[in-house]
Amino acid sequence: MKRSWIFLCLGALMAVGQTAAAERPNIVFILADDLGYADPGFNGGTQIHTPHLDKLAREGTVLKSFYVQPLCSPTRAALLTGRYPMRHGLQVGVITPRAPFGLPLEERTLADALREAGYFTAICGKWHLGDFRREYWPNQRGFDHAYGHLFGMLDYFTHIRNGIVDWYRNGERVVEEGYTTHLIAREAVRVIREHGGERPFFLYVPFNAVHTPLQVPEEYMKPYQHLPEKRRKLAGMLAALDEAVGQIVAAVEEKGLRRNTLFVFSSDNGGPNPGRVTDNSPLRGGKATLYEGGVRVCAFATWDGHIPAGRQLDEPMHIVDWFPTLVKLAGGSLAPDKQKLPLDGRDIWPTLTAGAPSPHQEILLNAAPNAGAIRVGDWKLKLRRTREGEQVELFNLAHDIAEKNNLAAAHSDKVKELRARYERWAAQAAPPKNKPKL
Ligand SMILES: [Ca+2]
Repeated sequence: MKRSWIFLCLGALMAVGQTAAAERPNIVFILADDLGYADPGFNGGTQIHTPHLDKLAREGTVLKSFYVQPLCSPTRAALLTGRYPMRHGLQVGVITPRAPFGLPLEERTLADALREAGYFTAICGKWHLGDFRREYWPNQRGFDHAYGHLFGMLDYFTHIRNGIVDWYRNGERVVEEGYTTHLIAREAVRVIREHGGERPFFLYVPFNAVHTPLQVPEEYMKPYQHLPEKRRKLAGMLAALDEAVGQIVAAVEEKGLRRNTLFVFSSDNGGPNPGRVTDNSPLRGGKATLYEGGVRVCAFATWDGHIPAGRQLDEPMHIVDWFPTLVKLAGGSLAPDKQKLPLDGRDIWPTLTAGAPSPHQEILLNAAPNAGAIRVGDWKLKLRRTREGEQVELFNLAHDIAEKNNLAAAHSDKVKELRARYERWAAQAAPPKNKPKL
């Protein structure tokens, strides 16, 4: 009798455990590099075929006002900490190979937090958050499994940057043949296939595509012979990236995990050379600028049965928001004893799933000595400082998404209000680790 009672209790406990585990999704976070706002079909692109991305986006919600930082390293720092990169000293430039700094070691990463919550954590792709000492490498920053490269801008075929083969598996340099987009997809698929299923996984897949150098196997460019050379190469690179995303989704489905897997897709910054190589229309500017074309990117989130399908959402969000949102979904802790440094990100789950407004009154787009911007409601203040002085621009994004009309002179009160809000953030910035160009 006593024994059967114990078994009953154990059975009940196991059932509760299984329910909790079933509700905690696997997370596949795919980050594209330098992809233009309107390059993929799901965000208005018509020149380049992206059927896999479009399908996955249709099955979820497209985020039309999703913000990142204007460059590679800062966006990755923001995603992995839930904190604006001005707090890490990463608000200027990127982390160049062998630079004597990285994402500060006191930062708790998203991988740390999800691993603490019982997740298996893996990165396949580009790190770009510090390489000069091993403590800064992904295996030391919360990832159980790490594959890919530490620097940015490596050669897609030789995997060399600055004369060094920049290709690793769990801290060991590996020499492998292949196009990086193919290799990253192959590893991501392998991680999914070999996953035991006893705990959920966080799979972070930051492709180096479609960042320069513009390189792609010839066959991917064939449908795009009518495009100018650089655009043709970019089209091929995006087609390869799209195929890779299709393979990752297929691996999740073959494993029977589709219903408990959350997919997130985003670019890490706006497209460079907009209008010539990438397409950020209808946004102004591109990579490395604080115009919308630099910081508002193509993005979506898909989880069958949880995030509404076939919808576009215009509520402003920032990539820092995924940290608290995902940690909460994973059943992890954001309590001060675990999360010692204050988060800038907010939980966007009610906005994604239940029609709640954006959790942000304001979003800081960057705060550096030479450039800064803030969005407050529909208004945006953009500041640029040069030796000649300060350029002040004010836009109303609800009426002017292309930022054509600078309203600073006509709305000086609004400039004053937004500047005061901006300065409150800027006062919290750590000294930048790169020297700003004035
Ligand atoms: Ca980038």
